[in-house]
Order: sequence, then C-alpha cells, then structure tokens
Amino acid sequence: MRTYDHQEIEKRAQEKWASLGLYQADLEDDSKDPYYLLTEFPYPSGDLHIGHWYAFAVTDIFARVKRMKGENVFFPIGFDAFGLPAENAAIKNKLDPKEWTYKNMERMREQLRSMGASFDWSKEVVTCEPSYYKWTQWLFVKLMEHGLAYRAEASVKWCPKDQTVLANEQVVDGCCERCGTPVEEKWLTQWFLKITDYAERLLKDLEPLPWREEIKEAQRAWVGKSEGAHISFTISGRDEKVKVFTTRPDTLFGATYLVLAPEYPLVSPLLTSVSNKKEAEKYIDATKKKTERERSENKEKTGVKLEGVRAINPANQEEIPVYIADYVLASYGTGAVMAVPAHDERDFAFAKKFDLPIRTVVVPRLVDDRNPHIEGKELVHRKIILGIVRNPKNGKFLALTWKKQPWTTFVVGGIEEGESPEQAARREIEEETGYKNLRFIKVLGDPIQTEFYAAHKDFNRVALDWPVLFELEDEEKSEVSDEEKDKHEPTWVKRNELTRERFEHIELDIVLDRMDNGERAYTGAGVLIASGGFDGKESEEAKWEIVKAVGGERTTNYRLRDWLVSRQRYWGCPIPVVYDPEGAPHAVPPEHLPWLLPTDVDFAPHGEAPLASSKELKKRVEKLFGKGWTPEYDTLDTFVDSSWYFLRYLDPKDENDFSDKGLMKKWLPVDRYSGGSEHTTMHLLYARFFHKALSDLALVPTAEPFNERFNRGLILGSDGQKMSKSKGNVLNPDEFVQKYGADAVRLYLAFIGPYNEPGSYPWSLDGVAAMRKFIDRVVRMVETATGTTNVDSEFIAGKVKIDTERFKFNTAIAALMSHLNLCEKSKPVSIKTAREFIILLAPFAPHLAEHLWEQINGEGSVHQASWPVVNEEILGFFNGEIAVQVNGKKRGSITLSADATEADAVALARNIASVRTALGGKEPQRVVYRPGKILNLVI
Ligand code: ANZ
Repeated sequence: MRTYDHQEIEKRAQEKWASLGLYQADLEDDSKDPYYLLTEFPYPSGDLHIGHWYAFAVTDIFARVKRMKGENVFFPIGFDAFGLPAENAAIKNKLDPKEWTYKNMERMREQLRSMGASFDWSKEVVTCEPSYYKWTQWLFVKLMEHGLAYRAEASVKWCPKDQTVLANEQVVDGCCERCGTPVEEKWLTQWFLKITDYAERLLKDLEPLPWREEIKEAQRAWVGKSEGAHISFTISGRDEKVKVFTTRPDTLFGATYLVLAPEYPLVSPLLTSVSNKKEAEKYIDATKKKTERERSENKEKTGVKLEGVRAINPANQEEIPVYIADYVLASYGTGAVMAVPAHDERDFAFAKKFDLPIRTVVVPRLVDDRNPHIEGKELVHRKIILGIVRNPKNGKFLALTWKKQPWTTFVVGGIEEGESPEQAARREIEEETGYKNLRFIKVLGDPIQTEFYAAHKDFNRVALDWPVLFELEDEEKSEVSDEEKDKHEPTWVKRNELTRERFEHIELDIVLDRMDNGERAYTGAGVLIASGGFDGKESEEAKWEIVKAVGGERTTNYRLRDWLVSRQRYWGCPIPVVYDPEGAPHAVPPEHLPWLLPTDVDFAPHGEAPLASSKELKKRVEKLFGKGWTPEYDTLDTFVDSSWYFLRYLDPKDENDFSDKGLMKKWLPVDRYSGGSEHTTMHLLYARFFHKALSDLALVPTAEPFNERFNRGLILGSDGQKMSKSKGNVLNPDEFVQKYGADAVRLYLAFIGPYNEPGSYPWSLDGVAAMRKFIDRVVRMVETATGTTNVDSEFIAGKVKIDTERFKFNTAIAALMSHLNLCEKSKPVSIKTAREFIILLAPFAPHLAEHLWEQINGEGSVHQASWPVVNEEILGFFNGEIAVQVNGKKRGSITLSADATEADAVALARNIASVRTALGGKEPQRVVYRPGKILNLVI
C-alpha cells in the first residue's frame, strides 16, 4: 500500500490550482452571483501563527463551498504592511523597515500558500506600496477638502519609550499598548478625522446590520451616547456663567458645589480674584502630568476650592462653592460639572473628603409586586420607620412573626407629628415587643419609598420609610398590650435568615446593603424629595421639567472623540501636506502623489518625527513649492490604511482611481467580513466611518462597507491558556504542517468547535494526529474503490451542506466521518461512492481531495466540480435539527421535518439514550416544544 505523502501531494495540488487560475475571480462575470468574502488582512510580522490558520484556513472552507455552489466568490488577501514593529526592528537590529517588511511578506506568502487557501492572489494589496498609499493620500486630501480632516492642538498620549504619540485606544491601563511603558501627556498640533460628525449615523445604521448583539453593543459603548442637558450657573457677583453638562438634571436641587476641570477656560480669569491662587496654580500644574485615564480612575479624589468664588444654583438660588478637580475632564461635556454627592459616586467621594454637604433629592421607589396596590382602595401616604434591633451578644436580629398574616417583618410603625425617626422607632419597638433599653446606632441612610397593599388595614400604602438601627442593651421589657400580642410575636433571627424569602420588606436588600457598606450615593431613579415644587414626582419625568424651569437645554453628548491620525513614526503613509512660509497647511496636489516616504532618515527615537531628519524631503518640498515651504513630518495611523483596503482589492492596479466605480456597485457591501474580536471597536468603527465619509463624497456607492460581520473564536495553547510568548505556549503551525500535512491541520481547526459562535478552544496535538488517521483511512477507502457497492450519500450531502452554510464545520466533518464508517463496512465501494465522498471532502481537505480526484481519473480539478444537488426533502430534514432538553438541560438533539408534530418530536427524543436516562422512567409532566428551536421535557 502506498502511503499518503502529504508534502509532495500538497505541493503538486497547489501548483495545479495556480496554473489553472482556479481562484482568480472574474469580477466582471455577470453570469453568477457575486460573493465578497473578506477576512482581515495580516500584518507582516514574519510568522504565521495558529491564529492566522484559524482565521484563513477555516474561512477558506466557506469560500470553497460557495464556489462549488456556483457563486462567483471573491476571496482576496493582502498585507497591512505599515506599522511600528518594522520600525522597532529598524531601531533594535538596524534593519531597513522596508526590507524587513518585504522579507516577512515573502515568507508569509509562502506560509499562506501552504494552507491551501483559495485566495485570489492576483488582487493582492500591500498598504506600504506607493501604488496603494498614493490613494490613501488622495482619499485623505478629499477628506481635507471637505473639512473632515483638520489640524488642532491637542493633548495627546505620549509613549516615552517608543517616542511616539498614541491613540486613546492604544493606551491600556495608563500604559502603551505595545510596550507597556506608562504613558505621559503632551500637547502637539495634530491631524484629526472628524468621526464625531458621524456618531449618530454610526449608531443608527448599526441597528439593521445582521451582526451579533455583543459586537453592536461594543460599538454602541464606544460611541457612548448620553442624553442630558446643559444648565447654567451664574458666578456670584460676576457676569460669567458656568455651563455644565449633566445626565441627571432631576438632581439639580441636590447640587451642593460646582467642579471645573483644571483646564476649564474660565479658571484663569477667576484666579485673579481667589485668595488661594498659588495653591490652585500648583494643582493645575500637577494635573498636566496625569493622563485622562489616571484622572478617571477610581482613586482618592483631589481638588482645590477656589476661595472666594461662589456659584448660584439656578433651582433654589442657593450660593454654592466652586472647586477645581482633575476627576472632571476638560474634553468631555463642557468641562464643568454640577456636583450632586448624594447621587453620584465620584461627587460623593469628593464631598466626603472635603466635608461638603450631601443632600438627598431622589429616593428609591419600590413597588411590591407580591402585594400590589388594589384598584379602588384608598391611597394612604405615611412616613414610617423600620426598627432594626441587633443583639450584640449573639448577632441575631429582632423580628415579628405575624399571627393572621403569613409574614415576618421588622418592627414597623408610623412617625407621629414632631417625632424624629429615632424617637418613633424607640416608641414602636417598645410598644410591639417590650424591649426598652436600646442603644441608637444610626438612621440607615435616606428614606425609601415603598408602595404596597396593606392587607391588615385594607388600603393602598405609599410609605416613606426610614430604617433605624439599634443595639439591644439588655433583655429588660415592659408589658406588651394584648392587642399587640394578638397581632404578632417577637422572635430573634440570624443574619443569614434576613432574606426576601422570609421577610416581607421589599426594601430589605437596600437596608442590608446600607447596614453592611455604610453610606453611599444612590445613583438610581426614584421619587424626588427636597426639590421644591417637584417633590413626589418621578425622577425620569421631573428631569426635563426642571431643565425647562431653569432655562437649560436638552443636549446629547458622545464619548467618541475625533480620530487622531498623526503619528510621529517613520514606517507609515506620509501625510500629504506641506506648509507655506506662514505655516498654513496645503494638501500636496494630486500630480505629486504618491508623496513618497523618504529613505534618508535616522530611526533612533529623538522625540520628534523621524521624517524630520530627512534632507531629501526638505529639499523636495522647497524644489516643488518654493523657499520657506516645509514638509509635514508625521505619518498616518495605520488604521487609515486599513479603512479602505477592501475597496482597493476590487481594482488593485488602477493607476487612475482608488477603485473601480462599476465594480464597487456590483461588489459592495462586502458580503461577509471575518476577523478578530479585538477589532470590534477601533478598526471596524473607523472603517465604517471612513466609508460613510466617502459615501457622502459620492466616492463609494453604499453607506455601510460590510454586511455580515463575524468575530472568530480563539485558539488557546494546549494548556488552555491564551497563547503568549511569555507563557511559552505559542504553537508554530509549520511543524504540524510538516508532520501531518496542511489538510490535517485544517480539518482539526474546523473540527474543534462551531465556527459561528464565539469560543476558545485549546489546541491538541492528539487531535491533529487523529485527523491524519482519518485522512489515511479516506485514502485507503478510495484506493480500494474497485467494487460495485454504492453507499447512498445524498443524506450525508444534505447534512454537510446545511452545516457548512451555518458555519458548523465541526458537525459537517463528523458526518463525513460516520459516512466513512459506512463506506468501510461496504468495502470495496464503487467509484461513484468514492467520487461523491471526495467532492464533499474537497472544501475541508482540498489537497487530499485533489489527489484522490486524480486517482479516480476525475476531470480537471475537484474544486471545479459542482456541489451535489440535494433534494429539498432531505434539506428540510436537516434544517429541522433542534435541541432536546430534560428539565432545561441539553441531553441531545433531533432533526425534524417542518411539519412534525409535538408527538413526533417527543417520540424521536425518547429514542435518545441520554434523554431516556435523564427521564429515569418518568413521564414528562410538561412538554415545551418550539418548532425549529427546542424541545424541553419537564419532569
Ligand atoms: C450631575 C449628576 C448627578 C451627574 C448625578 C450624574 C449623577 P455620562 O453618562 O458618562 O455621559 N460629567 C459631565 N461632564 C464631565 C466631565 N467633563 N468630567 C467628568 N464628569 C463629567 O456622564 C455624565 C455625567 O458625568 C454628568 O451628569 C456629570 O455628572 C458628569 F446624580 O451631573 B452628572
């Protein structure tokens, strides 16, 4: 028996495909449906890791299936070739970044080819090629012309090690994302793209996209829309006003001070009249050294009071102090905040530290749905106490067990005219339980509004409830009246018995939290108190009424900032801008594009952009534009390069345009875009914005660039941990490819789990070896296919078809495996059976299938064969696969035809051994059957 020599066979197959030009899509071909399958192009780091394989080789299965189904599949590839690692290699090992990058690409092309992925290499795009970045520059100039690219002085994150500016999102926990060095803040004039103009559309157009909710949610959070209001506070004795942005205008009556960001423009004029100017200036200086992230962290609050300055709360004309504090950021909202310590955690911490008044204006409102208000009953408002008594000797709490109601409660009672909550609580506790020697601990925070039907009194209660905590001093008791004794009996319960199951109080959890954690800001919604004419109103409702009453205005704010695209780096696309002798920026005219990256630069970090060291660049500018003209030295963020590469794929060699209008009309939006979840916010959001901007300039035909988006899972090291060099669990796929063959690796990665669900899977060596065994068995089955037995494959074809369409490559392979078992049992099978098997196997193990195709004298390439036609009935059958649960736990699955009844489903489910075991001989009491979805048997 000949063995399957994968190295030789794979090489031959790849050469054959290349010579047939199998994967070159004819983009103009109108006879087939176009299908644009995009996968994030790699950075040429030099080595393809297993994650690349998972990204490309598994997506390739889908490309192949679609092709065999007769669609015109475009599956391009290229390199995101600018970026910092090349430059770091240049700095560290004195290598030319260009040479380093091109060498890496060469190696990666070879590795990518070794996967047997059906990429259309004829459309390759490389972002560091002048022929590509010419158009990045051209598009940038278009954005400039339309006011979407602008220059501004901005505080930026600076990495002192890489000597470069970082984008907000490249700062992780106050450190440089790439090298981990703590980040500093620096002011520079930078180029920005106006993504904020698109905030609302980025949100709105997200809704209809067929993306997983978690991807949409991440983008929404990144855009960070908040609805609120601008409210103005007058500075006492001056004309100036401070406008604050607040999302909680309902708390205005509780604003007990104002906080300005230290950089707030009004601060410096105010400083002339404050008595502690020096202290304030020192604080302002110290703030400059902090990053926004540090300032937003939940650390001890700092700030300085502007002595002598006071603001007027427009709600009640109260004069309140004004502080500067770094927890208020200059770049968000208006840079000024009305501080409401009772309802905002940061303000609370600040007020505690500076001993500022904390005034509650919103109390929680709890509606008891166990005892809801009954329509038509009288509504009675009352102030009440919850008397909570703890016995310090045993830690137990005093409770009442009710005799006529199924209740346990604390002592509850009304507050009489003129009584404090403490007095009321003492009186009620003594009346109801007799205990009289109590040590007052404290009132547990502000009142809570509870609403319930009071069955013992037969009316609807709206109670404002003060929880009051005491400790029992001794057991001495006074006589309890018979009336009280009839109602309930005192009992002592343990701390862990204070639960909602046992206790009637809906406010129990809030009370316990206050007991355990002390005072805190209440940040929820509720009912207004201490708010003048707004008392008793729902906070959500009162919000806008208060805004109106004080002449404020509703406004919407976004977290999203404009996209800072300037980088003080070498290996990037030069910003196509020159400055006239007055320093005004001018776009480099199109005839001078591409605006070439100079080569005579010094890479060693100097704190200024490397391009500043190029003599050639300066000379070039003076020669073209005149004396005194200077170049822009910054390059573009590489996320600009990758915001439009999928447009270039359509026409990568076009010298006269960035892409082809007609082809864009035909091929956009991309049908399916797969990539890593780490790109959910930055890349994916930037590309959407960029595309929308181009669409507004009538340069692209669609408002969205991508239809489906898919984030693949993660391949973990064999230790189940995320692969990282430091853990030493990084796998080099080349080894496995050499030992077992590319097809074994592909099959294994596809088999590891469903490709359509987020998940992470540990790599297993045995798994790859097992796939190789499967391959060897297939080879044997085909080699011995000299018989006459036909094994019917239509059923299996249906299964493979349905599963691959749903990206369940794992179950498709499982089906092929069981089909192989059948074929082996019927050995020797017919050539027809072997042929059918090879075709189904082709997308998963393309080299093996090609080899076997030749063995059975198949015509052309197996990858030109058609995917089998499966009759509708069979497809319908496989479409109807549903999960079977017993008591909500999955025990198996069944496949049903569309018209199956509940009885059919139950009957089928009972055939599954694990379902029978779970039922344990019992009859289901209840059957939940949702056709096409689930069958749950409840016992
Ligand atoms: C008063 C208030 C009372 C607030 C309250 C909250 C709760 P989001 O939702 O993230 O948009 N704020 C406004 N500008 C700020 C700035 N530049 N730096 C730091 N904090 C700022 O947050 C909006 C809330 O954050 C605003 O609503 C404001 O505090 C604060 F019970 O106003 B709020």
